[in-house]
Amino acid sequence: MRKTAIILAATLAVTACGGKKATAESSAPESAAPVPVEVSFNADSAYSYVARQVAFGPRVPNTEAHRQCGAWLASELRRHGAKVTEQKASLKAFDGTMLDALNIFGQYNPAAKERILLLAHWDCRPWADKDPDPANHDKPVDGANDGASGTGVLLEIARQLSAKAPEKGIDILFVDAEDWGTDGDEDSWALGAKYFMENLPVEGYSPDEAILLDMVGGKDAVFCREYFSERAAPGLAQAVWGIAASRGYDHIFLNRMGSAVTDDHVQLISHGIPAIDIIEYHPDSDSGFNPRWHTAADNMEGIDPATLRAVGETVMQYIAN
Ligand code: AHN
Ligand code: ZN
Repeated sequence: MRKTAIILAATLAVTACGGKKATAESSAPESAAPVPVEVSFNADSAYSYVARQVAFGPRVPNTEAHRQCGAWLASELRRHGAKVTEQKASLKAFDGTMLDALNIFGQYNPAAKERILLLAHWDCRPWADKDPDPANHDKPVDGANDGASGTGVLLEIARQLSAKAPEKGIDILFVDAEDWGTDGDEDSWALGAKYFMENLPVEGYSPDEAILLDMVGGKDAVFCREYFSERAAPGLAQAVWGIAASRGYDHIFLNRMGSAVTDDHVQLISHGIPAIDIIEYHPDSDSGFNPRWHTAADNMEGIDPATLRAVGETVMQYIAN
């Protein structure tokens, strides 16, 4: 990955989160800690959504596991009450392979003008090329963290929205063909997100903002503020990190700069949508990502429901506000 050490310390003051105060507390002094809106997010349910995807096998484009999981994701979103569009595309990868790709787009309250888009990639990398054992380099990854975690958190959010959706519009997008990329070629990644933005399935679709979840289930994960997000949507990043802190997750959502990550959100930003990437990033490690990243060890053993909970609760609280 490209590592760009850019420090924007001056912009990183996180304001105390403006959680809605309960009426009974409305006379509390201004200095009182914000009372978080009750949001329900079931981390065990999110975990089982991650496991369910992994059980299909590696969801690498052009495989049976990929086709089956794609159909299941769409049916799950429908079951949870979203208005679902399946967008099929034939996409050319950097190595010339034609990928049978599927973006899955679910809308809650499709008539609402004010909209927030939540997205994650659901495909798996075909090669565990960061594995310490070269024999694994041409094997696909399980993608428990890299793929299934963000998708699993969003499926659980969809399940919660089916019970109680906010007045504003919420869209959930599972993008395909993010991970068939190669180092040093920034355009080789995020092919599904690029296709979505260039072929919007809903005419004039233009969410007010977007939140990408990528690698949000790792044990001991931390999330730093990402460079492209910070440049495109500083207010959104500040609000999300502020909510995380107010819920006691400031040891996971670190209020410091990470690096610049070429990811699906960049495709949205280049079409004018303020978007942020919540992505595991360790400022003092080698790749910055989880040590299991793009290795044969990106399996369920690396997933911690506590990380899924921190991310899921934070995002749900943000969309509820
Ligand atoms: C690069 O490695 C250039 N971007 C990381 C995007 C990614 C890959 N997210 C998950 N897998
Ligand atoms: Zn990846």
